[in-house]
Amino acid sequence: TLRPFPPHFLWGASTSAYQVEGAWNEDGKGPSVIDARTHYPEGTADYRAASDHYHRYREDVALFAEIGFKAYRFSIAWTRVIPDGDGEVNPAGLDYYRRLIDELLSRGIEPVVTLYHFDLPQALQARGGWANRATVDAFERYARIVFEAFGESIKYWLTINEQNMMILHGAALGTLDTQLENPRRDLYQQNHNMLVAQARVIDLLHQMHPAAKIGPAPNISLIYPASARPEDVMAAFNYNAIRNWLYLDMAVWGRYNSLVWRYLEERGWTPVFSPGDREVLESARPDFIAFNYYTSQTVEASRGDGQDEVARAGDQHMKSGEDGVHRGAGNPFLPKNAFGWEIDPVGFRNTLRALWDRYQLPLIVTENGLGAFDRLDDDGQVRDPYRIDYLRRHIEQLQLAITDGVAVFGYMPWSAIDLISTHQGCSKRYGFIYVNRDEFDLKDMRRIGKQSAGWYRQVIASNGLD
Ligand code: BGP
Repeated sequence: TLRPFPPHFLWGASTSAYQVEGAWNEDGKGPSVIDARTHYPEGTADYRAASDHYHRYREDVALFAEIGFKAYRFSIAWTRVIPDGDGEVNPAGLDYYRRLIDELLSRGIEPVVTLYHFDLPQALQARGGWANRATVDAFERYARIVFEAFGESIKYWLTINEQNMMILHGAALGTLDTQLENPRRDLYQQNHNMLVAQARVIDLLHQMHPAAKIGPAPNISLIYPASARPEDVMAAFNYNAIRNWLYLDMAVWGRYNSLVWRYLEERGWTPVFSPGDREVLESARPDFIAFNYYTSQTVEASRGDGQDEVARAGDQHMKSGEDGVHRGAGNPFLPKNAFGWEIDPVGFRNTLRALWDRYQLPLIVTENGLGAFDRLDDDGQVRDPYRIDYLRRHIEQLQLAITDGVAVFGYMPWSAIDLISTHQGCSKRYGFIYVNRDEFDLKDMRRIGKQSAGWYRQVIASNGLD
């Protein structure tokens, strides 16, 4: 028999600042690396207005309350709070988040706050970004300011969104510096610095607000071998460590995964430790693990022909291979969404089980969802049965994982409201609430609850699927 969802389970949904807020240069906000992009990848809308949530947050929170969200995950834009990353504080930036938090609390919605979601201040980027150790200090200072301002109101904090994606997909997310002689070594130094920054703010929050909780928020998908061939299994094993365990072993246990350390050594990519790093990495302990899950990934052994990296197969977004390490493969057992991402609800259950088994920390799902070409019909409705189907099948597996004994305290799919996709602009939508705009035609930005919003409302009201 199935175990029920726990009482007070945090049903909700997620967004991030640069993808939803807009108002990119208003009220003293400084430019982030996202704002500083001179051109957008093909098919991507510009972020300057996004979903105009900055101006319409009251209306949006009212809609969240109608769906019955128990929690809402958003991120704070570092550049609203400290426009140049480490200089003066902008009171108007803090004020905006104060008002948003108060609005949520007044409606009984628990804020879950990400400190940093891809939008590093451009002024810090110009000085080397995460490769520069000064960014670690700047992040700690930023966190201190935000904890001082909101620490009494916020119970759940997330450190860095999808740090592993910033390292593994650095070209797309702006962390890869191709001008360097050894860009990967630089990436793993950035990675190390971010891990140290994360550890410092975990310790800092615990000192400042002992009752508050904080955790990392990587993107986790388990890696399948394309076959039972031992070499394929080994490739999957290795890539699992490189993609997933590296980040969480460090966050939870304070040490580098031994397989990954060897992989870094072989390539001359091991990071430099600064004095104090080891101590803080070992002392900081997260209270929970937050993770984003969209799909699984399948790999085969490297073919050693220098083509592993360019051979693209399977899902578009997570497509990846690394020469001499592994090659991406499609999974013939999984259907794909309209953007080529494989859909794998059972993989979600396995991911939950694997995380719980390995770390024994409470889990919260901070993203999961279906990107689709939603359409506003002539009768003013947005019908997204495909999204309902995706979410239902993942919630079923979530409940099975809970029945397996996994401790999960929340589920916050992507996204609360339509916003700009990281890779595919705003024709690719995820929200429960439709926003009436096109890529470059902002229209009236009217909000319309989708069919999935009505469905999710029932799920929340009955604390699970009926
Ligand atoms: C995650 C990010 C989100 C979001 C999501 C969907 O990687 O944390 O910011 O964008 O993926 O991805 P996409 O927008 O590319 O479909």
